[in-house]
Amino acid sequence: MAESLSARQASKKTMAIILAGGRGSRLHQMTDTRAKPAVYFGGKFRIIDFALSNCINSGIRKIGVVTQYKSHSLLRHLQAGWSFLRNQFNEFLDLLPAQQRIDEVHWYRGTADAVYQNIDIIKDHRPQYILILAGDHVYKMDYAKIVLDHLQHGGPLTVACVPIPKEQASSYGIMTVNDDGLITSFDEKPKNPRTMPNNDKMCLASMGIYVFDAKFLYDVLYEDEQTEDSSHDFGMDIIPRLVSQGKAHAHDFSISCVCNRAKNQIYWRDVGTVDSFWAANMDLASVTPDLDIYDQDWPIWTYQMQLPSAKYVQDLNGASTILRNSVIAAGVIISGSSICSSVLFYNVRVHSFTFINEVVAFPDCVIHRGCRITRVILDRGCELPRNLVVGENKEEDERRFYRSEGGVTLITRRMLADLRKK
Ligand code: ADQ
Ligand code: ADP
Repeated sequence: MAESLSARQASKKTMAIILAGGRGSRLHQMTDTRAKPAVYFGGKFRIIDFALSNCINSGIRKIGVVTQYKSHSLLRHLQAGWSFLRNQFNEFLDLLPAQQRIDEVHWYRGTADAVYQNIDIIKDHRPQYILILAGDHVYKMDYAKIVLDHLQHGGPLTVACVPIPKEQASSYGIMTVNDDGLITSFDEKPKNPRTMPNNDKMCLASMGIYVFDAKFLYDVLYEDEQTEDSSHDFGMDIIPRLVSQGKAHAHDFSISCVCNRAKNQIYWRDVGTVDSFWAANMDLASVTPDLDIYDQDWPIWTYQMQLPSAKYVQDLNGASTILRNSVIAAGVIISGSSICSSVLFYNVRVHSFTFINEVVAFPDCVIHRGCRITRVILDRGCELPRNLVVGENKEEDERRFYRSEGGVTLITRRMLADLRKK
């Protein structure tokens, strides 16, 4: 054992770097104007709030967020909601946009380069351990436990892992592990993934969560920058190289997952596609969700505006509001409509004689009278015209909007503007 520390001490010596600069194009028009970590989730959050809240709840108060593509909405959210980390008690949130600090030729190339280009800022904070996180996953995890695990095995690198179905393996880094927890092989996004021992339907995936000894990471990144054929990416270059040198240990997510107590099963979602994003929101609206966002021992923090409470009224003609299995944020007004299995973000307005089923409506959407919408995601600020029907005719939905493989229709302001022009 390298050092014997309590969880609190280990967290204090750790700096988290949240990678939040990727393109995330599989969410289609939802990420046309904002980075994936800034996409809305679960009625009041943005996806990055989960990684940030996990840091705070794990006692890690030194955080850097690396941003690049389409970062305006993300930066605005971080400044509005997370600026309470303001370096008064040695806690901080450093925003690290690509700014060509080290070489004046490249913006961030791969994820490793994104960290390397901020290395002088990171060194200044003198962390002993560096926790690399992705800003685009939904999960609750006690990072102190992976840092303690890292200290316990004494190696320079720990990679968090989780079992996933074999069909999804080509989107992840897939590893094999020996009885001592040493990672014995690592293939980034393999076509023919190695399955887990005793289960040929499951693979062990990297969660893109790494703990490094800080000095070791600096050396590795420096060396990688000098390597010509490297894409300077953790998943593509750094992790496979260190695995082949026998330097990487696996951390089993089931140890550090903060589970829904009623279910006691692990929860980690990439929400990388329109269908998986929609399904994860639907889970929250279900009677017994897999993800518990009401657990006061592991709160999910976010920016919130001062808003009045949600209100449900009957329409002046007497049509009443029926509400079933839904998440409704503050500032919402629903008048004389039927809402089922849906997630309505703040300030949404729903007018009379409307039927809403399995819908995720981002903030500030207005749904006018007589609409019937099923299995839809409405991007922020969409205003649906009277009597619009969506989700009942595949061809028509495909012609007007974006329709996913799983039959979820995504509607944005731009699509509605184009529709008005036709
Ligand atoms: P991916 O998620 O495909 O795989 P990547 O696209 O590099 O990897 O994204 C990782 C994180 O880095 C995301 O949060 C993204 O926003 C951010 N990011 C990407 N490019 C960036 C850049 N240039 N600058 C700053 N931030 C950037 C990775 C691993 C796999 C692992 C999965 C788990 O490579 O091995 O299985 O994560 O989801
Ligand atoms: P948020 O994600 O904060 O809700 P919006 O959905 O309004 O913000 O837009 C996301 C980002 O895209 C913001 O940075 C906004 O300034 C920018 N944006 C929105 N619409 C346009 C547009 N038509 N042209 C250029 N930028 C836009």
